[in-house]
Amino acid sequence: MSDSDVAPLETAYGVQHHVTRADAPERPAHEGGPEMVQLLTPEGERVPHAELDAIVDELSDEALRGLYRDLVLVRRFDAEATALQRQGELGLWASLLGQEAAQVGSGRAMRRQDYAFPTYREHGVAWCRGVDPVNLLGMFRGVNHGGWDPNEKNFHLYTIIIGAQTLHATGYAMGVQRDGDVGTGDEQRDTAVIAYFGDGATSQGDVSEALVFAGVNNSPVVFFCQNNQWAISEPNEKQSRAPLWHRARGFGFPGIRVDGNDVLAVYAVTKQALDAARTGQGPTFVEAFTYRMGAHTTSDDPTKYRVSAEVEVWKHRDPIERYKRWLLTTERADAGFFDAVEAEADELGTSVRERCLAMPDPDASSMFDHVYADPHPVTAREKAAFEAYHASFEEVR
Ligand SMILES: Cc1ncc(C[n+]2csc(CCOP(=O)(O)OP(=O)(O)O)c2C)c(N)n1
Repeated sequence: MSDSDVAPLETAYGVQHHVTRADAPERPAHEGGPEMVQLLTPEGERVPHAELDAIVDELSDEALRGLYRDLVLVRRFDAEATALQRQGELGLWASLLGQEAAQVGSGRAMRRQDYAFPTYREHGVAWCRGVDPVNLLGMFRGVNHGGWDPNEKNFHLYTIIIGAQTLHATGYAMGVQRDGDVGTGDEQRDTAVIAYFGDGATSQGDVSEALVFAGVNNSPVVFFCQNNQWAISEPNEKQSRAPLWHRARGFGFPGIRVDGNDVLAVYAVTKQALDAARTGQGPTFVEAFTYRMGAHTTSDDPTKYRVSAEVEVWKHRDPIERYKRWLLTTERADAGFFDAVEAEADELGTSVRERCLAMPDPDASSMFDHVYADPHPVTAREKAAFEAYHASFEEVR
C-alpha cells in the first residue's frame, strides 16, 4: 500500500462531519469499507482472493466442518453462561454473541506452541486452546481468580484492565525472540504470540506502548483487535478518527482489516499474520470488523445508547448462518451433521450448567495464599486476623 492510498483524515466510520475517501468505496464504511478482506459474503457466497484462497484450500472438509462445530458450541456455551448470570449463579458475564467467527477463526489459526493473551470476552479462543469452558465461569462466579493453568494451554488468564495484556504479550514475544524460537524453520519450535483486545482498548496508552515495543523489536506478535463497534456506550466514531488497522503503519508494521463475521477470512488472515511472526517478519495488526450483538456485560443495557435498527442490520451478517449456508451449498455438510452439532450443543449446555452449580466455594482465607510466591509476614498476619474475625461469627451463632 502506498501513502496515496490513505486519505489523511479518513475516519473510522465514514461519518459525514469528517473527510472521507476521495474514491467512493465499493463497500461502504459501515460494512467495513473497500479494503476489508472477506471470503464469504453475508449470503454465504465465496469471494475469491488471490493470496488467501490457498490457505483456505489447505483445510480438509473435516476441518471446515470443525469450524462450524466450534462456532455453534461456543455460542451455546455463551448463551448458557448468560442464563446462569440471569439466574444469579454468576456475578457478571461478558457475552461473545456475534463475535464467534473472529474468535474461532483466529483461535484455530494458532499452533500448539503459540501463546494467546486474551481480554475477558475471548471464550471462543479459550475453547480453541482446549480450556474447559466451565473453567471460564469460576471468576465470574467469584470462586477463583481464573480457573486454568495458563502455561498448560498457552492461554493467559483473562485481563479486566483494558489493554494491559497487550504489554504482557509484547513482553512475552520479546522473550520468545531471546529464546531463539523465531525463524528457525522448525514448525514445532517457531512461536508466535497473539494479543486480543477491543476497539476501545486502542485508546489506552498501554496498547500504544505495546505497539511501539513490538514494532522496534520486530517481535513475533499479532495484535488482534475485535472491533465490535462499541466500548461499552462509546461508538467507534467517538473513539478514533482513523480506521484502527491504519494505525499499524505509524508503528512500522502492516495492518489489515478483515470481516470478523467471516470465519474463513479471519482464519486465513490470522494464519498469514502468525506465520509472518513465527518466521521473523515481525508484528501485524489485525482489525476484525465485527459487532457485539448483546450487552457489553450483563450489567448494562444497550438499548439506552444504541438503536435497535443497527442490531437488525448486523443480524443479517451473522457469522454462523453464512457459514452454514456455504457448507450446505457446497455439500460439505448435510442435515445429519447439523443435527448432530445441535445435539452436542445441548449436551454441552447441560454439562456446563451442572458443573457450574457444583463448583465448590473456596475457603475465604485462601485469598491470601498467592499474594507472594514465598511466605510473607504481612499477609500471614492479615490471614490470621481474617480467620479470627470469621471464627468470631461462629461464636455468636
Ligand atoms: C484501564 C481500564 N479503564 C477502564 C475500564 C472500564 N472498562 C471496562 S470494559 C471497557 C470498554 C472496553 O471496550 P473495548 O476495548 O472495545 O472492548 P469490548 O468490551 O467492546 O470487547 C471499559 C472502559 C477498565 N476495565 N480498565
